[in-house]
Amino acid sequence: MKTQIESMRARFCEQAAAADTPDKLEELRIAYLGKKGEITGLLKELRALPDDEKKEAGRLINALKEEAENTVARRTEELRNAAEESAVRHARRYNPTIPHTADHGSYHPITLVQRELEEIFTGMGFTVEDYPEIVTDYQCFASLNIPPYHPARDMQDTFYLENGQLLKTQTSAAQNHIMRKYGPPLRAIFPGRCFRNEATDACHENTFFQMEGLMIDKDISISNLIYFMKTMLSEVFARPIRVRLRPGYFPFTEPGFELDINCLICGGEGCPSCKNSGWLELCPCGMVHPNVLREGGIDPELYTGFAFGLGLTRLAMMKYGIKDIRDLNAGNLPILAQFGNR
Ligand code: FA5
Repeated sequence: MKTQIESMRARFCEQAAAADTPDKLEELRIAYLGKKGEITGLLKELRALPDDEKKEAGRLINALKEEAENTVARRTEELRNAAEESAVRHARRYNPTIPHTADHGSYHPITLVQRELEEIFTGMGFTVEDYPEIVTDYQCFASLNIPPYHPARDMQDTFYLENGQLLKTQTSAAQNHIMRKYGPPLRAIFPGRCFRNEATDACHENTFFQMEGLMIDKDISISNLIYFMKTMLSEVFARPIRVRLRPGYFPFTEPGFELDINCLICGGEGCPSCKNSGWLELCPCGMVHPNVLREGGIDPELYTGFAFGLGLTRLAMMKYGIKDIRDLNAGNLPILAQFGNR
């Protein structure tokens, strides 16, 4: 058994050194240390050994188990550190202390991110739609399965105009219009400025940008939603991004999700930009609620679809390492000029 343990150890070390992502290390951990793993298997075989060999073999297997556990933990840590370092290097492109020397204008970081996303999505067959900033209650709420007095209205502190119209709180306000304009099947994105009566902080503004996406066709499922989200994020950041999907509630989706990305400012450690959580809520999404399809003139028995509401402003912060959202609306040229010509 000693030779068997030695050769298993050599094989494990070789595979651990070759594993270059936390996911691959997790696969390795399961293959060796999981319930049906190879090292666990060796421990089970101990029982069949004669008493005089049992003690020594047990010691060797336990030593191998400990070494494997430590190696997986150490390598995972190393890979996470490397990813964080690269995030910090990326973030260094933005420096609020650089004096303003440019004698020409430049594109705003949100414009740059918006254009990049438009390119990515048009490449996947989506059209780009425009929509007003002043909308009706029906467009922003009622058509989205949020009738008057629905508690979900409280989640978006709304600026109402005297004539009963309102400043769009979410790009979802255009969903009904787009559904009626094109009918199924459809693929569209609609970027836009949104307004909420928010107390501002490093990651909240009263005026910010979102980009809505809507895809409706026969047999659209959550897998399609995940595919498009992952493709878009990996193209925008040009590197693998850690995301997490958790249940989220929106009256216009069923089911609904929150898609968070690992904070690229602090690498997940926690900082004011991510409210010390290490994660940044970036893209709520979900399957379009049958009532919303019906309201848009689409038969939910025949068609399904997904929608997402990407926080464009927050995406620009993550992409360029901008630590405070307020820098984006402050009209501070020394800061904004750094993004020109990208
Ligand atoms: C919505 O606005 C939904 N309409 C999104 C949606 C669309 C869900 C389609 C499902 C299907 P939420 O209120 O969470 O959801 O805002 C969406 C994103 O906008 C947030 O994740 C965040 O990135 C951004 N956002 C929201 N409020 C602010 C704010 N005050 N400042 C900056 N960004 C904000």
